[in-house]
Amino acid sequence: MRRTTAPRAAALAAAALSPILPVLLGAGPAQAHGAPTTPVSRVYACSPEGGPAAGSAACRAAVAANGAPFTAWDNLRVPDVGGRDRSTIPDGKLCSGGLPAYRGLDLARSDWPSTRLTPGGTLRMTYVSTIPHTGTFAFYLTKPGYDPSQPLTWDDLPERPFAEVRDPALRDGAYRLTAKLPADRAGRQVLYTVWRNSSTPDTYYSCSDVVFPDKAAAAPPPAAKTTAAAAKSPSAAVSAPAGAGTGTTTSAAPARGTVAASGAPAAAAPASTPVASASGAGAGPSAPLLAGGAAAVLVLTGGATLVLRLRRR
Ligand SMILES: [Cu+2]
Repeated sequence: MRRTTAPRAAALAAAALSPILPVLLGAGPAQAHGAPTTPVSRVYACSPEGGPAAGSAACRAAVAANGAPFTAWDNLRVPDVGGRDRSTIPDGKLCSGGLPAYRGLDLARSDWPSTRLTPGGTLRMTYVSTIPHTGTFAFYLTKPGYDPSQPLTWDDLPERPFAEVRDPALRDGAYRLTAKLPADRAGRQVLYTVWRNSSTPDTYYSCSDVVFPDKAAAAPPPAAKTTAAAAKSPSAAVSAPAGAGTGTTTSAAPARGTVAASGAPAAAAPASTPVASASGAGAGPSAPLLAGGAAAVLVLTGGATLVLRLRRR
């Protein structure tokens, strides 16, 4: 059956018993798994490490609906899917992977923290992870006409991904993935990333909310507006209603986009100021989590869980 909890703690403890312990304790962050930080995924944006985005209305609603914070933002994975995503993950639950522990991510809203992308441009994804797994990343974009006010279903996604990346190298705690984006998307869409591990039984699911220029607003903006537009877009992305906020900032946003918020320390800004610049790659998890997390893990985790985890790996 599907795992319903977020056993990062157990995974960490399993890791701690294995030869990778020195690596973990030496330089790396605590996380054993991963999620996109650019374009920021819902789970990371709304996690305690999500920076100002975590204080957005969407994230507050998500945490409330979830009943718990998204502390284990790197652990949204489902075992033994074997490529059968569509028959395993129910419609309306794509962003949570059908996992109750992440159900808050399935809210149908038009104001999730988002990243601007350029149609036909290059997607540059940072997928933070620390322990390398082999596997294939598959990228899906919601079809033209997608309505973010409705629950995300498999019908909203094309049958085939627009790009796949297999067995990329893990560098500085992240996979850096590039892909050519479809040219025909406009407005708010969901970038759905599926990471099918081949070295573990797990498949990871992520929703990253992205915004393409509205077709009507596609006129080239003055170059001088670049900085201001980029600085303003996060707040627009966090608070603007559907369809708004693309405006004339299109050229300010290269394919990697302007992230609503990522990488900033969670406590750095009050929740009411959702303006942050993207600090992007590698700014994700940090050592303090390990210190606390690993200690707690070693205390809390039972031997049976450890054995289970070790077998699963
Ligand atoms: Cu993992």
